[in-house]
Amino acid sequence: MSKKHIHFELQGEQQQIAVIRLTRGAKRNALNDALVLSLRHLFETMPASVRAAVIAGEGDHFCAGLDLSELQERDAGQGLHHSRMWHSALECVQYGPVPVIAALHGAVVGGGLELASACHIRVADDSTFYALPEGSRGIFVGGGGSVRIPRLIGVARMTDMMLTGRVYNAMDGERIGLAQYLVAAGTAFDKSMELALRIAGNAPLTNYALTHVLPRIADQPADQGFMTEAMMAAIAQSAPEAKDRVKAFLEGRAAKVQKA
Ligand code: 1HE
Repeated sequence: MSKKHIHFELQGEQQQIAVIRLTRGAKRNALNDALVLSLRHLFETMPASVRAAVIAGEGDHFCAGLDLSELQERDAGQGLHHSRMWHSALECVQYGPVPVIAALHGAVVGGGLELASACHIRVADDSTFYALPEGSRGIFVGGGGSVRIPRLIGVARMTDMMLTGRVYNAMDGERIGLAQYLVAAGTAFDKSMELALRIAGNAPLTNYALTHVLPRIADQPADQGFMTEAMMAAIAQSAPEAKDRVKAFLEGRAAKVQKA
């Protein structure tokens, strides 16, 4: 399916991987309102066969952030609602039906980094660079960046990026936690698909626990976190699929953990 500026297709033998491409390459995949709303719609209406998703950008860059040509004079109320629209869309990505992998290359800046940080795994290639130019444009993040980015790299590094316009290259981005994987230029999508297929083979309840429950536990005080963990562990263990998988290992039918 192709909406304007976004392309969606199912891949994999069971149509289990959703591939979402930003197709505004001429504008460096800058996110206009229509694109942000399309993204939300895609995650709200994900086909039942899908077990993992990959988001990638066409052209030389993943995403140049907010479409600055749409940055009109908004009064405070309109500005609030615009930011909340981004929040609801990126909430659908982070707390949607499946784990999401961002395949990064080129610019991952401003709202592009906010989008990437709403995904569960970021795979960057050597061409990737990260920045938060909002600081120099006289604005502030509005797509959830102040909540999600410090959880990846810490408040101090995000403050520095916005105060000084600091740009992180691919290697430093992986070192500080902006991406979990760093791969050769041009291979981020292939690596993301490999990971997506692996993730799609997990028990859906485990993937749900990791995408919906783990981040909430991480935000809870330890005492509540331990209790939430115990309840999630009990639910996961009691699922028939978990019993089958453990039995398969004990009977020598499941893969061992291999040395890295
Ligand atoms: C754009 C945008 C955009 C490019 N909005 N039109 N984001 C930024 O401040 C980043 C702004 N963009 C850049 O710094 C550069 O474009 C890039 C480093 C991403 C890419 O550079 P380059 O040399 O490959 O491309 P370009 O020549 O700068 O741009 C090509 C075209 O895309 C050009 O339009 P054209 O009509 O002259 O061809 C650019 O104007 C257009 N373009 N980026 C609109 N962002 C929820 S709040 C989030 C707040 C933010 O994200 S603020 C940060 C915005």
